[in-house]
Amino acid sequence: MNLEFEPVPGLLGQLSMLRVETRGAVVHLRLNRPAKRNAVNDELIAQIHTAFINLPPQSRVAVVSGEGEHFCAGLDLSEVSDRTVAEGIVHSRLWHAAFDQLQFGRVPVIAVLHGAVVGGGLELAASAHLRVAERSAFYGLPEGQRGIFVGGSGSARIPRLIGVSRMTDMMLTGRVFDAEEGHAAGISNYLAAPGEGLARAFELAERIAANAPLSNFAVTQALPRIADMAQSDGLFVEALMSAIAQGDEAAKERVRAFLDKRAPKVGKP
Ligand code: 1HE
Repeated sequence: MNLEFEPVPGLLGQLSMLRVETRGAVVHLRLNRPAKRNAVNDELIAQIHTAFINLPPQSRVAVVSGEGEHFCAGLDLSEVSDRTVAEGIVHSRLWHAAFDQLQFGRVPVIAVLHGAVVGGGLELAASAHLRVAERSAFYGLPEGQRGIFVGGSGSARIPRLIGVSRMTDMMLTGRVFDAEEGHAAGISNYLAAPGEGLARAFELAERIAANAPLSNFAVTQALPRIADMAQSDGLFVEALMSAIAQGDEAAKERVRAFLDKRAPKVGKP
C-alpha cells in the first residue's frame, strides 16, 4: 500500500511532539519524540489531548503510531521526582482526560505497536479501539520496579484486555510479553510483520471509515459502557442504541442494498 500523507494545517500541524497527517478520511498521529523513545512528558500528554479534541473535520478514523524504534517508553521518568502527592493526582487526571478522548472521542482509533509498548505506552495502546502489533512489539508494566503505580488509566483498561491476573503478574514480577504472547493474551487484534503494521492499520481504517457513522458511534461509545453496566441496565441502553441506529437513513439504505442484492454477503467481497 502506498502511504502518502498530507500535512494538517493550523494548530495540529504545529505540535512539536506529535506529527499529524491525513490520508483521505484517516488521520495519522505519530508520537514524535524518538530520541526519548516517545516517553510521554507533560507537554506530549497535553498535545495528545489537544489533537484528539481537534481532529480534522473530515477524519472518520484515527491511527496512532510511534516514530523510531519503539512505540512508547511510557511516562517520562525525568519528571516524576519533582511532583508532590497533590500534583501527582492532577498529573494522573491529565492522562485520564487525554486517553478518554481517544476511547470516547469522535472517531474509532487504531494503534500500531512496535518495539517497546511499556508503562504509559501500554496504557495509551489500551485506550485505542483496535491494536495492530508488529512482531517486534513487547509489553511491560515496569511501574512495579520503578516504585510507582499505573496512572494513565491502565488499571481500568488493561485488565479489560488481558485480565487482572496477567496484569498483576506483569506489575509484581516485571514479566514482559513478546508480540506473540501479547497477542495470545488479548493485547493485539492483529499481528503484522515488522514495518507492515501501518499499512495493515490503514487497510482496517478504510474499512471502518466505510461503515455508517452511527454504527461506529454505537460500537465505540455504547459497547464499552454497556459492558460496564449491570445486565438489565445494559440491555435497556442496547435497545435505545439499536433503535437509534436502525432509524438512521444510512441503516435503511444499507439494508435495502442487501435485500436488492447490491451489497456483499458476509465474508465475500
Ligand atoms: C526515557 C524513558 C522514559 C527512555 N523516561 N527517559 N517507563 C520505563 O520504565 C521504560 C524505560 N525505558 C526503557 O526501558 C528503555 O529506554 C526502552 C526499552 C524503552 C528502550 O531502550 P533503548 O536501548 O532503545 O533506549 P535507551 O538508550 O534506554 O533510551 C534512549 C533515551 O531515552 C535515553 O536518554 P539519553 O538522554 O540517555 O539518550 C533514555 O534515558 C530515554 N528514555 N525511556 C525518560 N520512560 C501515567 S503513569 C505511567 C507510568 C509509567 O509509564 S512507568 C514506566 C516508565
